[in-house]
Amino acid sequence: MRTAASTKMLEPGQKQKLTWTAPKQPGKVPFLCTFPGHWVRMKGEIVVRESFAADAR
Ligand SMILES: [Cu+2]
Repeated sequence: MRTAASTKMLEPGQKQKLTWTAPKQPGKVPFLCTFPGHWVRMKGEIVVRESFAADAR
């Protein structure tokens, strides 16, 4: 698995915008915080769907 995007290490109160291109195929993309020990709780999945419009029906 490769890293698709990352931010610099942020200090409390700092912000950074992160953009990336989602895969064309629907699926789940994992994300996590790489600060030591944080990955245990600071993790999740971004769900890539075919279309938001299809979900609203
Ligand atoms: Cu963290």
